[in-house]
Amino acid sequence: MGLFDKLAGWLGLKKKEVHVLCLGLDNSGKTTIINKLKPSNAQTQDIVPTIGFTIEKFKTSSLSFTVFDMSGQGRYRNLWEHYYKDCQAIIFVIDSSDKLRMVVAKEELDTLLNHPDLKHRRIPILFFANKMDLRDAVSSVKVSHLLALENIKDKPWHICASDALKGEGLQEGVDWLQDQIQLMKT
Ligand code: G3D
Repeated sequence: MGLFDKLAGWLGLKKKEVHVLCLGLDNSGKTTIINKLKPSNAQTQDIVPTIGFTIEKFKTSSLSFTVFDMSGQGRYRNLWEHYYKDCQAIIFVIDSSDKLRMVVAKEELDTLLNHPDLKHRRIPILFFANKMDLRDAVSSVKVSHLLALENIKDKPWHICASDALKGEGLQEGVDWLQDQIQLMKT
């Protein structure tokens, strides 16, 4: 059983599906994280790796995930933005060791936060400051400053340091998301 299947069970969401978007730059660790979280029997719906970025969709009994790279070229943007409208939670993954592209991650995050389909919605955003095991990794506090997360006032957010290879930090993030989704439902 994956972490998210437990989450769904605890929340009693078996009848209602929650859509989670997992995004971030390519190579940040999204696939590794999601593979750790999803149950082995999750149904994969689409993998579309050929058009400049990858979209993967899969479903557990009550959670559906869409995973994509935000570093595709601008002309593909409208394809992934199409998923914003229906999502109820976002997981944003950052490679904490990639200082050079942290600025690109920030630009993508800012664009995301200002998108009309997300801007005025109080959806929770879970940040994974991933690859903490690498020597060059900056702390989650530093990642938080570099992305100016303190400026996000209208959405609940949380940042977790993670090492997706070992699975460290993932449970803390899932626990937080569980609380947030629970709050949304009450
Ligand atoms: P993406 O889906 O965001 O593009 P992936 O990223 O999950 O494919 O991960 C990109 C590479 O980073 C992979 O290495 C993966 O094993 C590695 N990676 C993911 N998370 C971590 C982490 O926490 N620590 C370290 N050290 N590496 C991580 P490869 O070599 O397969 O390209």
